[in-house]
Amino acid sequence: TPTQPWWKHGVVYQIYPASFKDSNGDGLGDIPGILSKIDYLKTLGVDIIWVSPMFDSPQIDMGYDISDYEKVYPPYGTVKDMEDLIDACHSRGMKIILDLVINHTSDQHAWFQESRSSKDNPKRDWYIWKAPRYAEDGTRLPPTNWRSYFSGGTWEYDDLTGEYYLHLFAKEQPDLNWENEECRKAIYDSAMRFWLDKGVDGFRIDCVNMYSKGVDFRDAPIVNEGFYEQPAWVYYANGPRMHEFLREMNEKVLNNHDAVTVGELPHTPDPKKVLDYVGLGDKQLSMVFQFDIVDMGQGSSHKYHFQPWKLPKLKGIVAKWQQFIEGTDGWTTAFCENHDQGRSVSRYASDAPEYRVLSAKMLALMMCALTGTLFIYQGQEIGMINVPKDWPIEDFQDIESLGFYKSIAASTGNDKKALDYVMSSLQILGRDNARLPMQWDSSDYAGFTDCKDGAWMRVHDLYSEINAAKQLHEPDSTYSFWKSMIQFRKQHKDVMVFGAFQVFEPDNEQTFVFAKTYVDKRAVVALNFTSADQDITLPYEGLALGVGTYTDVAVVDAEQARAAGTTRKLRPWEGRLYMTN
Ligand code: TEU
Repeated sequence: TPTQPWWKHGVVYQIYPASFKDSNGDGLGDIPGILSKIDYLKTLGVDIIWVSPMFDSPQIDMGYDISDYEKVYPPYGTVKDMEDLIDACHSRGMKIILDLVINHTSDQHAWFQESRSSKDNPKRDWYIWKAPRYAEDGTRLPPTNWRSYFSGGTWEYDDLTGEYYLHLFAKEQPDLNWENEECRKAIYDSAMRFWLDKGVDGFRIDCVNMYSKGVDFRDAPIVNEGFYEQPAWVYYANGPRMHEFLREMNEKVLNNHDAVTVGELPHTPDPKKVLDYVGLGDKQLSMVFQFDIVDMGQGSSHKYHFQPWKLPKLKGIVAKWQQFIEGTDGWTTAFCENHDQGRSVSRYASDAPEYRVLSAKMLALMMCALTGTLFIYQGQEIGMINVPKDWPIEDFQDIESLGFYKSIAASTGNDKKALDYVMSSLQILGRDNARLPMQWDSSDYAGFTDCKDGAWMRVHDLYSEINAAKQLHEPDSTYSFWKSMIQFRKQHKDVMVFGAFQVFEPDNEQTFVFAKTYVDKRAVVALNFTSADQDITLPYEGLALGVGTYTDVAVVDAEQARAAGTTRKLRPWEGRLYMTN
């Protein structure tokens, strides 16, 4: 392959600081904890780490509510700890990117404190303030009827000045006003230059398409009253000045550094619109997380309105986002987990005891064969699974999940059936599924912390079965499989990272067969998404087995090949990869 930038073939690993590793026994993960595991990541084959917010914050939304971009949340460590982490990455030939949360700040940020203090404060316009509306009977109403991500409205009334401010997320997360040039300049300086100057290699950009709100603030139609469904995002996502702002960010900040950007791009199903962000010609973002794959199973307007799905849907989504860059200079990402989503083994395959390791390996094979930059979320490499089904709501901590639970409890008068339904949705889709402490070993609290009171968040019941220590030196483990697949991906990066994607039998509900081609080199991946044996037909002759997720696969495949040419029988949740000789 022609020379390509480091961030295309580099493997990224997302770290959620609260839950990765506690070094000082307070029950909460921290930066020295991350530092102590850098070699674990290096050994796995990770090239780039992405650290979720570790900035100073009141932690209303796990650090996505930042009160000071230039400080570190004290329980996580100090700016010096971050400098050490940056050095530790660089000295190992690794890169590090940070989370850039600039759609909103915490309400405790000095900027907001000033902004709310009076209508004529110089920073008043740095946030989005609007006068109330009044109903005919004189009742005060917010400027629009929009509902926030975390339940309730998006407008908070401030007595002090008699106006509302906008918050798409929690009321403690006021939205910054990107229309204000001084505000943008402050963001570039404080949130970006400060850390770029310390050597960070780029950013994952939170809510990257929400900065430019539509200028006319209009009411949104209510789609489903019970579930608070409404497509209000139509009015605030991908707004009119979005691309202008990103161009400016590149000109003023990013172009002076060899920095990578990966933007979080919800509410954008149209490939043409996505290309506007990632086309190289009009440099805006290196790549984005398009949401189709993680939205699977979510309600059309409310995330936790769970909808069962069938395999052709997943295949269609993968194919769509593998192929949308073909013939363009754009770029894509391969990911299926992050801190906002259920675990992939539980969501896309089977976490039943007899199948969860097979499922984890099968998904690893799929992910490592996809074109784009590969992202792994902490714990995915050891096949961590969702919270056990019998955990009560009291064990959940996420503001979004709790907000949803409370709103349904209130609207149904604590109806048991409705609340059971909420719990079953949270067990599949809830953000807490991904936020359980990392399972390092089988000692107390999974080796995540030695705090006597345990970890900040309940540890998974199965930690003594699913943990890193157990898998590190076990050749058949999920960890070892990921490690060898990452090596394989790098060794064959032409087809794996850069190849053209083609799906076969898109309507088949049991198996997923796809090919990756680069010039005259070809790989075919065959995956069984069921707990039964399934026949597959290889789309080409002359393919040789490259990798399989079952240990005896070499023998079995050779036997099957002798018997039946291009037909193979895949066992439950089995994955195989074939290559042209
Ligand atoms: O998420 C923003 C986002 O677009 C939401 O769809 C997100 O998926 C959330 O889970 C609502 O369902 C980002 C962060 O990833 C998330 O952790 C933060 O809570 C959010 O921004 C606010 O900063």
